[in-house]
Amino acid sequence: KSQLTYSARAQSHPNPLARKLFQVAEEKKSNVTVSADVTTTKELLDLADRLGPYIAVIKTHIDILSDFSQETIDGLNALAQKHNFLIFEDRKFIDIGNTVQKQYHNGTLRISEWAHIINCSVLPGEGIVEALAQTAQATDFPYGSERGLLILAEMTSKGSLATGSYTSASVDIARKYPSFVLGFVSTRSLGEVESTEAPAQGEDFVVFTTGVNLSSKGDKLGQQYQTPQSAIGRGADFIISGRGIYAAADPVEAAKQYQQQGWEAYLARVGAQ
Ligand code: UP6
Repeated sequence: KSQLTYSARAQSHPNPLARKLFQVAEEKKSNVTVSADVTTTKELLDLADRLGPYIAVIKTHIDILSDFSQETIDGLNALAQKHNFLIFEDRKFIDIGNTVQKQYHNGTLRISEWAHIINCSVLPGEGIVEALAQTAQATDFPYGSERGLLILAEMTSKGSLATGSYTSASVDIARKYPSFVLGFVSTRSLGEVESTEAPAQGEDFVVFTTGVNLSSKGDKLGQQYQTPQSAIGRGADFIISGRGIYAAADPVEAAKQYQQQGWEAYLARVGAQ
């Protein structure tokens, strides 16, 4: 896990979107990603506006909205500008290259136009990463420097099969696509995992950890939670919380609480406290 500060990482990271992520975290003193798993545009934009000041990233499942339209995207983009947060569409692409290119770039959702960060599973093999990178880095695609991929290297659900050789293959593949892969969605830092690919000098994977909740250990469908302190201690750079924040009695107060705890745990890890 990284002992460097976000500002140090913002200066030295080779990937422009990773630099931006670390800058936002430093400026806002927040490593919180809210998982805004609500089902209408109004709820999504309302949450984004109210929580915007306290978060670094908003994570969407845009396909759970019952009323998705261009207004959803225009609203989200405007709030991302207003509050200086990045947008992560948690689409978890998992298919052959030809299909994921269409799912990413075309269709109703046109994810490539508005999501800074996307994620995928490497179950299909490294071609999925190659395909998504091709789309994001095409010469006629205007947002290339603001697009990046997280590899879903582990999952927080009970009995997850994203372990062992699947996780180490995630690291191998991340190492092959450094200009597009920012890092991982995982429960811990993975730079130390056994890999067939040698780490590049100064390698600096960004770790997003889901399943963060201060008041619950899990849900009835197999979700398993840890606290911000535990996640960050294991190497999370950004903590992702959904129901812990949006389903709290006061989501704004909850966001502030996760922000404060996440930031303190980060300071402790980098030895600034
Ligand atoms: N998510 C997980 N675990 C994973 C990967 N992704 O929970 O391994 C996503 C879920 C949800 C969010 O799809 O959007 O993170 C967690 O929400 P919660 O905090 O309300 O449990």
